[in-house]
Amino acid sequence: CLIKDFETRPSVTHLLEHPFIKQAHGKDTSLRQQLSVLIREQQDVGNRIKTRYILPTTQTAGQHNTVSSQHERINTRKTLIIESCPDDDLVNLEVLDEETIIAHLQRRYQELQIYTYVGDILIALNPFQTLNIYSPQFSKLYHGMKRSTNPPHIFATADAAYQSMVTLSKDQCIIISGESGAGKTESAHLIVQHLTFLGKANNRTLREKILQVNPLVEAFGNACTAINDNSSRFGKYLEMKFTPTGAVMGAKISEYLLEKSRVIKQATGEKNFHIFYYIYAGLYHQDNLKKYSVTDRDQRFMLLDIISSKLYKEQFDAIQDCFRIIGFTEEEVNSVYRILSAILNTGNIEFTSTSSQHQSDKSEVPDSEALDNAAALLSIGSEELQEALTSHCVVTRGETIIRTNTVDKATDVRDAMSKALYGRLFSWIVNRINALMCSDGQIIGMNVGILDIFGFENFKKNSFEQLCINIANEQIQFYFNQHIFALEQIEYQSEGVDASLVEYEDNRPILDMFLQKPMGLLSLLDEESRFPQATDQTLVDKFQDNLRNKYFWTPKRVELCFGIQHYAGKVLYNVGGFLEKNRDTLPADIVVVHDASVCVCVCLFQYSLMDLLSKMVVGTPHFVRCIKPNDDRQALRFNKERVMVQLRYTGILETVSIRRQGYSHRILIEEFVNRYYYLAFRAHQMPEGSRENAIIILQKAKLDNWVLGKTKVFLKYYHVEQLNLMLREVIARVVLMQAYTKGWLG
Ligand code: AOV
Ligand code: MG
Repeated sequence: CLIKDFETRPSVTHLLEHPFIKQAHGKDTSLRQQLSVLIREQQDVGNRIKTRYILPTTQTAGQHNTVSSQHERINTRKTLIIESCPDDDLVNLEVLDEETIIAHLQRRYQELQIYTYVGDILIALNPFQTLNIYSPQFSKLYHGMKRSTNPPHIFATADAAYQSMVTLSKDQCIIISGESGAGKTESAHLIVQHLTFLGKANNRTLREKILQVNPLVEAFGNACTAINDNSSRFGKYLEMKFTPTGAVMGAKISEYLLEKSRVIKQATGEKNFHIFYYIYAGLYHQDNLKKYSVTDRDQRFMLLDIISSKLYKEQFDAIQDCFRIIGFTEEEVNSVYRILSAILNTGNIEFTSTSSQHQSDKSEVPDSEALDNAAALLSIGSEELQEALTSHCVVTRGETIIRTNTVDKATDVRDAMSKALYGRLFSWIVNRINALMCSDGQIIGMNVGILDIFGFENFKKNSFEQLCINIANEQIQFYFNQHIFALEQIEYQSEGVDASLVEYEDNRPILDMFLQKPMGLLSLLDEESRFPQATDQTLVDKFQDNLRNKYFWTPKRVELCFGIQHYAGKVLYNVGGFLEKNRDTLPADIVVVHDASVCVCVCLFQYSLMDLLSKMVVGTPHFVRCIKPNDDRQALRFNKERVMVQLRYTGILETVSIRRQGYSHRILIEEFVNRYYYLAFRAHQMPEGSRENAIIILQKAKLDNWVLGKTKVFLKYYHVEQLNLMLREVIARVVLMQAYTKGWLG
């Protein structure tokens, strides 16, 4: 009866034409029988028809680093729903107020449709459960398709970036934003997965290598926080490199602002970087704790129970595989473990105060086990290390005098050393990955960059790290605003195009307050950090005296705190530790000892907050806005208030209206003709880049609602999609004709 249902409706041909059916079944003669398992539903949504195909799938969900058991596999034999309808895009909604948008997103979320478009921008609601929509079948489904063909999906965004790169020979970047735990890192993984699928390298190993990059760096750069069990504690920009024809040929990763202080101290309920637990469980299972001098004290620090210990052991194995597949030598991996263990041991070095007749503030290491272990693991002398920790050199009038360190000072030096070691190790791993992933450095190609940073954070207690993280998020918001609102409006005006202006919340004043020189918050902090006598109180006073605007305030009843009105909400910062963390210098004596070490990691990376933006500006941006539907990490729970706040501060409402009336693509007339003349002229004609020729192409392509400015063609996002699709078809035809004429096809 189901088949009958299909036969009686005209869309059976439509169904057979559906790319999924075509690709899944090809020209299979048993197609009709197979179709008997298809169920088609038509539902009225307002005045529109929504079509839903339900297909059987045996694909397991694409989870990272997890080995799914037989049991899980059976459980994930669910149905695959391909559903596409006009209200996949908020721009198509008739009523455009906050309430309607929220209700719309909520209904979709309850139906497990976590993705929604706002024009060419993708909104992704965190499902907090494994969905079976990320299999290779889905990658095929979204490959080279128009956005409206399939329901919104993260693969469609990755695909659009890839297709633009190949068709227009231009670098692209995908900017993923959202608060902590909203799903940025998961989205980044899925984008890499789809891009790796698209950039079919003949070289299977290369594909495998690329897929290991994220899990490996995240083992070292992610940690469990109060908000997210797998929280990114660094900013990551992954560039996937492609040949001009679109085959993947390598990857490059850049890291920003790793939260090194986590190595020595974590807030209550939070943990150290994942890798420490992995190596502990891994070495424990291998009975290798002694070899790497990991002691009972570290066991207490890890507090592993049997279940987590088993999980961590599995992760350790996965990381070993990552190292091997990417191409690290056994010796290098061994060095990494040694350094990690040296960091654990360094943290265990304790000092006591000793006073002699001449020196009252002297410290020494009463129990040398941890010191000896750390020194041995780093291949440096134990005495030199002790000396570097408990004393320092001062040069006065050309003479070098050795001064002793107090217990507090020695402890600071020890912690600075742990942080620096971890920071250097992390940078070394990133550099090594880059060296191993880009063997074809000389080939000129193009790339798609994926920016995944730590999300906006607001804890009960916020420190210097949260300030850096939140400033980086302010920058991303600014960049988004620039691209979606500001640049667009400036260009309309200069091109004489009539478009009504959209009001939006400009966060530039907040960024200026942070970054301006010499009176911005960061400059003031730098200045204060240079005064040896500076204290937390002098720092707060300095801020208070100099930052007089509505985004900054000092609360009356809480001491040593200041508040900032960020674009995403109010945050109260505690200045304790700001000065030391900002100084983040390594005493010269420690540097000398470490330079004598024969260990692998050497350079110290310099970063700057501004680096982040200058990187991003490289390509044409694509935006993914991740939204966290609730704070309890519960599937299917949609907290209206929380979503509303996020929609407000990300300017989604304004984005909808500007995308509805706006022209997201503005191409110089000459470039437009040059790019698309194939659609209206013969290949050898090479028409002049004039207004008239641009109009001929636009008419031939049967597009409406475009606008011709003084020097540019103004197009909506779907125009460009349509043009690129047509261009690809025409080019394919031309190539085929040439192949015929040259007799290549027999
Ligand atoms: P984040 O990157 O945005 O936070 P994650 O990507 O780590 O957030 O997501 C947090 C958790 O949400 C993941 O560990 C998953 O359990 C779940 N999740 C997110 N997206 C998906 C998805 N598409 N499918 C299934 N589960 C998902 V931070 O890094 O803390 O800012 O600094
Ligand atoms: Mg993350």
